[in-house]
Amino acid sequence: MGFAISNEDVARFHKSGIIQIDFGFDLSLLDEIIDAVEPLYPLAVERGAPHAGRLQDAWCEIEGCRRLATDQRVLDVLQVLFDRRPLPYQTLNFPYPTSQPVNTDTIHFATDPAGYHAAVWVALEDITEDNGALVYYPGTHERPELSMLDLGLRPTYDDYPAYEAKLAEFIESEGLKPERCCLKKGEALIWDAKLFHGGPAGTDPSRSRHSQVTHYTFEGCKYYTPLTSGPVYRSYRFPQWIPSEPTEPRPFGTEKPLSIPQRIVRKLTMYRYRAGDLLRSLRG
Ligand SMILES: O=C(O)CCC(=O)C(=O)O
Repeated sequence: MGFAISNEDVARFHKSGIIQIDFGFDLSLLDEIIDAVEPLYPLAVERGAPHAGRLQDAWCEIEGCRRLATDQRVLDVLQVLFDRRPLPYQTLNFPYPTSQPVNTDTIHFATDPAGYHAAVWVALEDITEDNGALVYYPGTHERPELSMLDLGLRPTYDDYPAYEAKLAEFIESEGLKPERCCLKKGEALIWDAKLFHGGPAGTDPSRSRHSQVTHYTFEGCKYYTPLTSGPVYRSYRFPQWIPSEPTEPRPFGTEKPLSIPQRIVRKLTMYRYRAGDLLRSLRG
């Protein structure tokens, strides 16, 4: 029998869209991760990141990041919460608060059938409001999804700052109340992709806020990016699953290119979706 959570925790997750769990991670693994990722942050920008405070897919290079992302206890809990086999596909490491405005993960990654995406965010050190405890809006995962088009925006990254601003206006107009998550080193948060959440700055700018978040989707879905999908096409994705066994390290940020069959499928499914949408609109 795997790592178990109580029925109350499962109910709490489904009600609020987030839960805090202590999986009992080995704290020395977390220290190892901090030591291993720290020298990589200066390379992040060189390898395409918008700034040096975010390392995408360090698991490719750092075995500890891969081990944390594929920890069996986490997979057991995700399996129970979503009733499907979880598939980790992306890690992000942060050395300090992200100052990330409130957003949802579903604008970046969605599934068909809908609803199969989760984030698991692990505190690699104690996290309080001083060093940027995450903010979230309980229950927002149950609201109807807000696409770029619903918000009057174009489905392109150019409109992403406007998406964040619209979400902030929406929160204000609905009078939604935020909560903060202070965590002990080693504790984790699991949230549903539709949950409104953000990473505010800390009150003490001298403090670090080391964390690793892993994004998981689930088996048996089609995967796409709503942010760049329009009314008549979808931007399909072919995520690369993080392997459950150690692999040959490769530099983070160097995605394996899509295979030729994947490229063909991507084109065909995009056209099939476009054609289906066109037919539906002609039928009225
Ligand atoms: O760590 C943070 O401040 C935000 C991370 C986050 O929102 C995410 O990875 O989805």
